[in-house]
Amino acid sequence: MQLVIGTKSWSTWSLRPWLALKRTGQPFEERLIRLRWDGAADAIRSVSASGKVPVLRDGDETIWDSLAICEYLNERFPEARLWPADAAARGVARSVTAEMHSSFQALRSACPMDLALRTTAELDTATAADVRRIVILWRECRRRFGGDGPWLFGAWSIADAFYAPVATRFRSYGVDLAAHGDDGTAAAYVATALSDPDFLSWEADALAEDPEPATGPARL
Ligand SMILES: N[C@@H](CCC(=O)N[C@@H](CS)C(=O)NCC(=O)O)C(=O)O
Repeated sequence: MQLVIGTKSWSTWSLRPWLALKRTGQPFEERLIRLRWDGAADAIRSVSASGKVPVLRDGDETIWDSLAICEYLNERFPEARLWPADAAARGVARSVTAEMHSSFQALRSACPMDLALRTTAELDTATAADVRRIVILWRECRRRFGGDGPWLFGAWSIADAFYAPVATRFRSYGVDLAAHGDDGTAAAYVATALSDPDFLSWEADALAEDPEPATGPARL
């Protein structure tokens, strides 16, 4: 298998299936395309007509889009248990994952992932609303399903892959979660996500990436 990904410091959509693939324990080749460089669009189009990374190549098959790749991995490697075993928990896990995949536009545009960044941002109203929604989501998942481990549904699941980039944004932009309704659950979850060995391995690669400024447009 080959996973085609974008610049590790910025590409949230690449990080998510990369974490899921690591959790399968399967060997895979990683192909990195530097985003925001002249030529990035052509390089991506050579592997996927979607014009976006991530892309998974498995034999003759090409699977694109982060969520589709994670679902494919779940079906291909059921023993990895990438979704919760319990049907109710699985339904909620898919809901919170889909919400991340399709929503939180304000947070995504105001606070793009940049793993090297540390700042304190003044959040606008829409971004603050996204943060409050995520704080509630995480609290509910942990309260209802998190008894057997530190992740949203106890054991690690695809939902955690989808919220890992959010944890990095909260750290990068100095978001005070208590000021957005957190009772400590969200802060503890951020600490869990950011100390995960697979995430730390991705982050180490990201921080070693070429620091030259980008020359192309941002389409993250
Ligand atoms: N819905 C897609 C979004 C993928 C996406 O927007 N990828 C960005 C990088 S994070 C991309 O490939 N941008 C093209 C570019 O920067 O040239 C997914 O979930 O995989």
